[in-house]
Amino acid sequence: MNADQHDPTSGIPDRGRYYATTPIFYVNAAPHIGHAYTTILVDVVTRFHRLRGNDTFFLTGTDEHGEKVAKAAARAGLTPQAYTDQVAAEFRTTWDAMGIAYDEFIRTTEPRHQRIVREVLQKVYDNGDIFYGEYSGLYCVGAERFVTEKEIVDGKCPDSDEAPEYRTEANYFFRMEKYRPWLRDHIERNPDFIRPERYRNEVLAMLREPIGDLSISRPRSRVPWGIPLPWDEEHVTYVWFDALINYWSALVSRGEEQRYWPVVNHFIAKDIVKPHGVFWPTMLKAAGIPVYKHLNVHGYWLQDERKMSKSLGNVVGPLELQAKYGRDAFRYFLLRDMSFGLDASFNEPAIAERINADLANDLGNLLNRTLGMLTKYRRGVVPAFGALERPDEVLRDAFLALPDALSAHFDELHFERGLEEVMQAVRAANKYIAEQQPWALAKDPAQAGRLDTVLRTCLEALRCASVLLECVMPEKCRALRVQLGLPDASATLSDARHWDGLPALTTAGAGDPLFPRIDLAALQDELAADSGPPLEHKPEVDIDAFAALELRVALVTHVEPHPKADKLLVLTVQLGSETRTIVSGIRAHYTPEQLVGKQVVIIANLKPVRLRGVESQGMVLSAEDPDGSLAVVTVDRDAVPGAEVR
Ligand code: ME8
Repeated sequence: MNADQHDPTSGIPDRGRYYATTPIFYVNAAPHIGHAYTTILVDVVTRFHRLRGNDTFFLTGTDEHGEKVAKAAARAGLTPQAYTDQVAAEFRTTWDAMGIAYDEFIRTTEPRHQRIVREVLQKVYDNGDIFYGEYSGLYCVGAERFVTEKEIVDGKCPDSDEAPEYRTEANYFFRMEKYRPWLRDHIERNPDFIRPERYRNEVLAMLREPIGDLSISRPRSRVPWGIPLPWDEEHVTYVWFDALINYWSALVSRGEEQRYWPVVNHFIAKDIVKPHGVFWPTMLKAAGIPVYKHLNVHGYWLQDERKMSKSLGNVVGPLELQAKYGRDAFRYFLLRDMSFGLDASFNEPAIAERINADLANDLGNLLNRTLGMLTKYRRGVVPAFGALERPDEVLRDAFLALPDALSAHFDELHFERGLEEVMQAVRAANKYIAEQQPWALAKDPAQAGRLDTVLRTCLEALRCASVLLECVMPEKCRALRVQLGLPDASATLSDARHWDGLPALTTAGAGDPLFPRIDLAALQDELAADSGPPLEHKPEVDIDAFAALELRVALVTHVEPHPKADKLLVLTVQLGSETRTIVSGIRAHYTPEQLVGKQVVIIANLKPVRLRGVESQGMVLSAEDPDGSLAVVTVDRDAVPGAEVR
């Protein structure tokens, strides 16, 4: 049976195959939490397939060619090779330190990859799908691709948040447009080819209009850091054409493409949907390679509502977080707190709250209470079941339904729902203890058999939970099984399909607490201390002092540099029927084009002043960061120019 088609009725784990990939990350900076998320996610998914008995392969690696990497090497004062060696090693050691169980780590500078890229290119060229031509357009180095006018938001590329530059170049082109009808049809016929659906729709929308042909080379004279084209060594391969092939070259170089290519699942974030949803399938089709099985697209982790990214500098180190919260608990948070496909907010109190609620309170509590009572009432010896009563059966049935439920949720990419279902069963087990009151049973010798059954039920619940959570928290679940006294701490999903997995008469007992609580108040204090010195406030004023100021929304209609002062801009603004001139010291922070059309907030009753010969009839409000950068204050939806700000 295919790995992706679980059969909930069979009760037998799949015997299929499964191949999953992360993007290969650019080596222009160290790994951050966004990279860690996709990599942990694929680690969880592939561990889960292994747990189900599937023949599984997990690929990750680094994307090392192109302008972006060459520029980063130059900034670091290293040759591209020395630089990529260093950063690729950093990615690898980070994943190793995080316990990521990848089967292969591919680097695009490896000869085995370069050879296969050249083979694929030659094949597409021989088929007549590559031609030589000239192209002009807006190129974004951050995203390493041409962007269309339509895609640009506020002058910036939506993927990288960087301003693209205009370029004209003679390049080789791949006849991508030729494959548009085929790709549309393929996506229409295979609803789960790209998932979740929002990204499928996004790609279908791209394919509704011509997609053009793809420039797949760069002149070697300008970009020497790349794989030379097999038929023209004066050009190197465009970095995306080179990078995407890693998913295929890693298998071919191991002779395993027959085994794993038919079940390939790519995992990416939404920033690289176009290269994976449009470039890659058309490239595969042109090269005569079957297209991938699924493209699985997740949202962004946001910090302060912005995507975490290297260029934005708001990056949190995954190793720091792992050290602070524990490897497994951090993995649990990432999987539990993001709904696949949607953005999620990242902050440390949220990690701590999730760990405290699910791991310390629910799972940790069940473990501590059960082992505590077992030690106290049965000297740690695992008892046999007596006759089962209704509540015992209800709890058992809830747990034994979970392997299939979890498989279904994970196959549908609803990781958070799968984990929540397991935690609901754990909470039900805690409730069961409260209702069965083993401490009361322990007082009555006539209830000894009943106490055995209740304790054993809790132990089996813990054992099953540890199997179900194994792929997310491999170390903790193994340690949990050791505490339960299981002689072999390894697991397969079928271990969670029965209710008598503990050998009777073995001894179980608590070791170190597995899921310690995090002191939230101490964490808040620590974070507050990290966020800089306290603000210096001005003396308090009463409301009249504020009411004396007239603040209004003004529409900026025209902006020009001040003729005599290089720090000043002269703004023409509209408020009601009035037009005013305002001189503002924001020239280092805004171009005139960025300001025209903005609705800014001004102090409208400030006495006019002459600034280097130009009269300023008011003041534009702006926020100043500690580093001195300014952001003008605007309103968050359109207001009538002249509206009063209260
Ligand atoms: O695009 N939230 O590499 P890259 C979630 N080399 N995931 C994030 C994220 C965030 N804030 N930021 C990054 C490239 N990611 C190319 C890929 S593949 C043939 C070539 C993750 O280093 C996410 O997986 O910019 C995203 O797609 C990827 O990092 C981009 O990594």
